[in-house]
Amino acid sequence: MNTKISSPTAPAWAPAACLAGVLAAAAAVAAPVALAQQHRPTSFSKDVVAATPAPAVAVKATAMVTGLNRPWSVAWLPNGDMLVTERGGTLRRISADFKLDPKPIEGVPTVKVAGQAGLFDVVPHPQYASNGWLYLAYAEPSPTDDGEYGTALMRARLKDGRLADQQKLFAMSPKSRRGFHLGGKIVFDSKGFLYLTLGDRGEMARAQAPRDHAGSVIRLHDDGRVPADNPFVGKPDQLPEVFSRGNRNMQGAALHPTTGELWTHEHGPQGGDELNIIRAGRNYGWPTITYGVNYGTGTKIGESTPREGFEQPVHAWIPSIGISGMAFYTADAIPAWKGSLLVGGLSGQSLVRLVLDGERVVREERLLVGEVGRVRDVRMGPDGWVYLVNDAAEGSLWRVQPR
Ligand SMILES: [Ca+2]
Repeated sequence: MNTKISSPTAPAWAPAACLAGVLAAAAAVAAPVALAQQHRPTSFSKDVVAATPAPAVAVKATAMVTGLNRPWSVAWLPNGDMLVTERGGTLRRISADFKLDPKPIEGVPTVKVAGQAGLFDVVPHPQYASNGWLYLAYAEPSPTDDGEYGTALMRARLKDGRLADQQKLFAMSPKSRRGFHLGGKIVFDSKGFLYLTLGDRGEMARAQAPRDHAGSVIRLHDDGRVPADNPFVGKPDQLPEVFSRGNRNMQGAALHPTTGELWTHEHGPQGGDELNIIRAGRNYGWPTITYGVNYGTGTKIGESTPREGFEQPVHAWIPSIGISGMAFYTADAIPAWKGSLLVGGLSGQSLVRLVLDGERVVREERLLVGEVGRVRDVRMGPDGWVYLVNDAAEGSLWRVQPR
């Protein structure tokens, strides 16, 4: 029996007809697509917010570190120190007692800074304490200096304030001069596979092009090798690094704490930010299906409706909140938040808490609205509190705690 289909939450919400279909699919040998996800009804932010009473826990945000220039991502090292990327191409170190080292870490690769392009995620290897590998995602300029660039992934070890032992592991192809939609989030799963989210570069048809990395999630071994069980390995009309496609621009990704599956969100066009569960070989629809519309004109993109062969989002934000950053809350510091999914809003200038019932969003709280500006990244710290960075030239690292 397919464990994804038989998850204990599925029968609770599935209409009887759908459930019968799900069970039939589960019984079929090697069913190509688990129907559970296609049949899960998408929830819409406006409906869930309207039905959500006051937040379970009122919170405040305290600026712990100021003077960060467009911070993009924050990560913790085993000793409690933090690393923060700044989109302009600098990597900063913050001590466990929140002192910002005035000297950036040296040796960061050359980063293209234009539009949304720059330095993106920093993530330590799950066994960082023993192997010292740090992973960085960034917009890499073309080596031929032709003005094109694309999202790339490298790893290095931090030695004496600089990045040593550098290895480039991946670069998206083809590159482009478009300063839009580069993704850039890195997640390791419990088996040590690495996922990197990408975007469509503002060239939306690329998200459906089979020999193009744009608009996909890629999956690699920690040293950059392509896993033999990736869904498109051995298919010459596809790319072996690709794990899923049809994604527009994923700037949030996290591993579900109990299922171990990769959840991502992506920016929609006008309206239609989405939350998705990323599964091998699936197509998430962009731009063929979307709940968003063209900016300004409000005209329709794609077919706008569910369609066979394309995954539906778990949740959709209409209007969009400019979604960025993602963390599952698993700590004990705020007991009422345990199991929640936290995401940030750039244009929405808020921290959004989603309460989940399995794969369904049942509550949506808007927190800290307007209090910290454009929320770029959301993380759970080792102390159990939630940390944010905000997208501003004078940005900060904020700690979120009950009021
Ligand atoms: Ca989609």
